[in-house]
Amino acid sequence: MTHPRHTQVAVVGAGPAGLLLARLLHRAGVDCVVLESRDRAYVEQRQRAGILEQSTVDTLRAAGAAARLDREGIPHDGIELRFDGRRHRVDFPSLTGGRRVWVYAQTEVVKDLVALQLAEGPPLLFDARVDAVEGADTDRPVVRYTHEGRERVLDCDYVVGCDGYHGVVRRALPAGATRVHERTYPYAWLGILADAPPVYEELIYAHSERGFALASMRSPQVSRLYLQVPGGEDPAAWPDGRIWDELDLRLGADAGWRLTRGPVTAKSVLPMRSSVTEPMRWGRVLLAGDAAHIVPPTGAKGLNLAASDVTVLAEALAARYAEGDTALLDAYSDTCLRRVWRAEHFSYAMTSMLHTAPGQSSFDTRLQLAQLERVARSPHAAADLAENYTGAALRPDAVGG
Ligand code: FAS
Ligand code: PHB
Repeated sequence: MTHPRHTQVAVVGAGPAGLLLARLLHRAGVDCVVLESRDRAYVEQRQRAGILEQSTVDTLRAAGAAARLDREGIPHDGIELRFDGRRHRVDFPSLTGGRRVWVYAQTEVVKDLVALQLAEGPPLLFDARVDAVEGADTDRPVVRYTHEGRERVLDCDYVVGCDGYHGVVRRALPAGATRVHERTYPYAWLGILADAPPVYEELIYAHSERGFALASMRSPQVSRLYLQVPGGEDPAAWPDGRIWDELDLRLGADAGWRLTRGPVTAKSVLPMRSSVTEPMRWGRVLLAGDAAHIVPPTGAKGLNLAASDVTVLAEALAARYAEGDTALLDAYSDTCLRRVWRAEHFSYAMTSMLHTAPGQSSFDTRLQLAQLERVARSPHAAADLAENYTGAALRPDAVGG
């Protein structure tokens, strides 16, 4: 295994942000190296997002990384909201001028990008944990990492932190270099993967006094289902039977409605947080994806925000290396933050409208139902949800980019 010592762009993290950035830079002729602390098997099986906006699909296609997505991805033209014994479908194309979303799991996006990168380059090192970033305020920063038990050094022009919320790059910045805006929620999501056919042809978002529930899918044979649970809940407190019973109660729009059950193959609890780090660039260090911002998954924005950050960044770095023009790079943080805050607001609004907080008053519940009723009755309110969900409301022209 060769250990490159010099490159133009050092990318820390091989999640969707780091891998897609490397793919776009590679196609633009910009040198980069990706350092990932975990092994390939771990990175490829980590269950996370499942919904791709059209713009993310367009970027993957443009990057020549959508062959399997085009074969196996499932286009969805709407979602169903369930509340107060009611069912209401939000039709995306009629409310957004033709936009839709795609069901294609993050695990599959990552597998496709890893396979392409190992076949065509640039260098991708697994089990390479970055320990420190130095010289962020110089024109030749240095990344120190450990690989195969040995300390290694990689120097570069730019370091991009695609290392997630718990990553090292953001923390390597000097105190005061950035400001973090954060909100936590008094509940979490219990997520399961089950070998059971999806209960419905589209996603179901359910509000109930027992708490939120979401019925999603991975394929015609595999369901992905979520339940609102107390923050910090131990998954062991939820044997499979209890999960299915609770899903029936929360998703059941009418009596006697039952999900088709099957073996649960994965179970985890996901904390709910909103977080934004500003600015997303300091000196020669740039942040992208979860390293810069976290959204609660209720709006299905996490992966799509990561993809749009690196789409902007790749274009900016390509202009810097091709023409020596740093205008896009200098505007990177402001450009992304306009879209990030739009997504933060939408994800917060969906989360607040659909979850029942511990000790929530009946007044608060009535307010939620009034908002859901508004979405069900007003094409304008429904269009607002559809534009945000499909990503139309996050386009540069929509956020003033
Ligand atoms: P990622 O966290 O995916 O990738 C960061 C990478 O950096 C990881 O591979 C990590 O191993 C690596 N890394 C970290 N520290 C390092 C170091 N020191 N050196 C080298 N490498 C390092 N979104 C949805 O829309 N729907 C969901 O259901 C959903 N579920 C989620 C569940 C969980 C548990 C989490 C955390 C997020 C979930 N999200 C979901 C949001 C998710 O999709 C993220 O937005 C997406 O993974 C962000 O991608 P990246 O920014 O690439 O970060
Ligand atoms: C998922 O399929 O994992 C998923 C879908 C929609 C969400 C969150 C998660 O809002």
